[in-house]
Amino acid sequence: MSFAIERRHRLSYETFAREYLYPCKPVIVTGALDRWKALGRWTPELFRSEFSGMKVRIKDREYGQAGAGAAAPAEFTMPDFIDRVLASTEANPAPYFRNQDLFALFPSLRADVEPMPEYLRPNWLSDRYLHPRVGSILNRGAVIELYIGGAGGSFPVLHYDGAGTHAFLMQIYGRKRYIVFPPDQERFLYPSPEKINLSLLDDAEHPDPARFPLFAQATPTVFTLEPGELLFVPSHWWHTATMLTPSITISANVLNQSNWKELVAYVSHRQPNPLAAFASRLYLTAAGARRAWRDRAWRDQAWFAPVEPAPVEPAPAAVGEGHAG
Ligand SMILES: O=C(O)CCC(=O)C(=O)O
Repeated sequence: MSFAIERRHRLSYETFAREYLYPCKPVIVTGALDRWKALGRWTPELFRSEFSGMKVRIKDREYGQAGAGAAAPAEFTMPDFIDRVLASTEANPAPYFRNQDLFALFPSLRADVEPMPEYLRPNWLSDRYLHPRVGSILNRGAVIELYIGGAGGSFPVLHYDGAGTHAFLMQIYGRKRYIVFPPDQERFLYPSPEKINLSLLDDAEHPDPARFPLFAQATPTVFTLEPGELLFVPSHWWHTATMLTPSITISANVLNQSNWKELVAYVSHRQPNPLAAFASRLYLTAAGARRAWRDRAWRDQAWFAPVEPAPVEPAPAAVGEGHAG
């Protein structure tokens, strides 16, 4: 039976942490982005007019088709790119401008996506680390990323996010179909031997059964993310997306005490030398323990805060209500 994703309206941090973050269970949160100016303001047309002088570079693999080859990046003017996004179809999808550093490329848009939802905190990706290489890798993962694409375009590969991180995908404009699989279905998803978090499947919804026979045993969960919704994809959950309309999304990755052990496993698994794997496990475990102590109040909110009462839905008016007796 496939996992059914829940939609929860503006749930408290405590409820989010206890029911989804620590158990590593995906959820869609509605209403969490309501205060953002971006909702309603960000459209493909806004990017075309406000950034008309900008060049957009997109690699072939980013054209939206799984398994596309690796040709040189193509360059478009922003107005040309947006025209392609608006004309995009399943048969001829626009290039997918994805995983772009939002604040580096579009600093003027920062205020439109503030405040970031509390669910993204604490985030240890942006911490300072004693080990400079660990620090630079983790800090790179802390950027807020932007995705703009058109109907029929897709993220190029089924994957889970690197370094054991959780992903938060925040839909600003348009609609996207996501497909997700829990970590225990990995055995049906053909992880690449070189990059363990990327699948070899040629198409995550309908892979070639002759090449990928085990996929028939996988049970995907497919759902649509609507504008204004936030999707939480926990560590090690396999996922990918296809756009149903022109679409603008932003994403954030998060590491903290809820998923630090995933980072430790991910890093040591990638160390070919057992001694180096042991040393990195030791260093990261200590670094995580220090931060878990520093941020214990966040974890305690998940364990010890009172559970909020379920929101009361107004009962549908019954026929004859108010005329009892
Ligand atoms: O295109 C999307 O929305 C999927 C993004 C994603 O999964 C990623 O960047 O890791």
